[in-house]
Amino acid sequence: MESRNKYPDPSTIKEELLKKYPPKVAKKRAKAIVINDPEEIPQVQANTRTIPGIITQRGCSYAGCKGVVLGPTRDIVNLVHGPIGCSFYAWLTRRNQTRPDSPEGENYMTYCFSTDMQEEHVVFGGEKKLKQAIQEAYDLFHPKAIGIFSTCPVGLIGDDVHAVSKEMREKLGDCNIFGFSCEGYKGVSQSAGHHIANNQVFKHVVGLDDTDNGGKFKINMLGEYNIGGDAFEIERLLDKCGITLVASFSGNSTINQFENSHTADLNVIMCHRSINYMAEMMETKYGIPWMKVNFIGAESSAKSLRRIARYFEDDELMARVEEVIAEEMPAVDAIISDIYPRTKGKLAMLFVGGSRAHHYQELFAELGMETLSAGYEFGHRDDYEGRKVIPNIKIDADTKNIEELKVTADPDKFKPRRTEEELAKLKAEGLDIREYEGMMPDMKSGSLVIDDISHYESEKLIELYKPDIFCAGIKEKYVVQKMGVPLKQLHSYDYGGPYAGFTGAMNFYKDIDRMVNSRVWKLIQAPWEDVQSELEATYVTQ
Ligand code: CFM
Repeated sequence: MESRNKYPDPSTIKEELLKKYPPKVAKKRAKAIVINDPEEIPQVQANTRTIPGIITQRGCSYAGCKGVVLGPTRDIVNLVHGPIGCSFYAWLTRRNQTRPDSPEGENYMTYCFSTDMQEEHVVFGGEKKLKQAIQEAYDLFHPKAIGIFSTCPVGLIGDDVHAVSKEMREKLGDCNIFGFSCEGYKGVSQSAGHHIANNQVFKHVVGLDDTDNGGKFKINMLGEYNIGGDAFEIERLLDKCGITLVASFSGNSTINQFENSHTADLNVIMCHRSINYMAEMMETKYGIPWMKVNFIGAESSAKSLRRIARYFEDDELMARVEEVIAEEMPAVDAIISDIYPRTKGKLAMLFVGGSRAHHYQELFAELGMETLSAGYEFGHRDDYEGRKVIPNIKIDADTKNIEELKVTADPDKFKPRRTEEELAKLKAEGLDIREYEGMMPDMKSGSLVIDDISHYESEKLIELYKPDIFCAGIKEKYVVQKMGVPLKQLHSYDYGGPYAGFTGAMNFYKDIDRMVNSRVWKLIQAPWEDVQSELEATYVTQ
């Protein structure tokens, strides 16, 4: 198919999106809807409160802490202090996978632990119940660690999960117990929960085990959560190259990996939004530099492997990485050349999370598809405009609400892996240490970048652009599909994946080909579009 180069003008679309809003709302939303210029990146409003009444895609702080960052670690009992619904909806819904060492190996991810808070506890306090629950989990499983996650009522009634954790840690002796004040309302989105999770894991876990487990090129993978098996594919590639993965935060991870993670020599970050705090704190305390990578897309995966090798400045490693890329790429190229003629010129839109709306544009580009509109649910300005804007970001009350740990160099364990001069040299050679350029420099001029898109805005966008595929989550999926547009879930991958690395890229190409080239979508008519049949409603009147 030829490229559809006639799209409506982005400023007309922006006007259309805002037209129906009351003036005050329109004024606010206008700042979050920007027309991109990769040369002179415009400022986008991000990480601010969603306007009440607007249907947002966002989740809560508890989701970001319990579900996102801690959820994928298999041997920490995740005990939710709160009503049962909060546990139930965080129970295996993210499709993060794990692989215990043996069938008997610890894996608590399949369990749903909750204090099942009732009205009685809201009125009289829930700490006693929490202690009992910790004791019960300990007696049943003898886990190495228990994490306590606070839901909204915990903060409202003032239960002190940290004091309870400390008391029970001392009482039980051989179980690391730590709490998270990640009440759902703690921030404007799940992003707050990421920060809270990073802080507590850093405070209570990282650095506890100094064992040197060997390996010449030792890295931690930060912000890769093994959705649909992505981390397995990345592990396969690292392994093939001879790069040792000390710890993963947190796909397919164990608590001992976190404890030992300060022995790595480089932190690579997949998802900048959820875990940049950990990278910065580890650099300050232990001297480990960090670098952004992206294993979404075959080209990006090759580039990321090359950049890791360049950091270590080892000829053998660089040669090995080239060999691996040369082995992996032919299969990718073969699939691309088959699929490309069918996907070229088609239009994708991505509205998801805080990093995938950027990363997945690479995969679509490999298929010859365009992304004319994209945005994050809860990204910050740096995820859009690049880290250079961080000093200019206004710190509002919502951000101040989240603890900023004061981290200093560890007197015994701080060991700079590279001198500042060496890092500067690597930077001068093009290795972007401590950098993330964000999504907007990679998007075309005139593309529409929309933060925290509302449900109404996404419907309008679909009407106006008629994309061939829309990428979002389960809350959007069926509404969009009823409009005759296939929706790919980029959170859970629907039932697919892995999509990372070379194998993942091939899986993605095939899945997208099937979706955008299926004729079934054109046959769909939503009930409200059927003008023949009158919609009936019954009203009960007095
Ligand atoms: Fe990072 Fe994620 Fe994402 Fe995220 Fe998420 Fe996720 Fe996501 Mo869903 S950590 S920001 S909070 S890459 S759960 S694995 S898919 S919204 S784009």
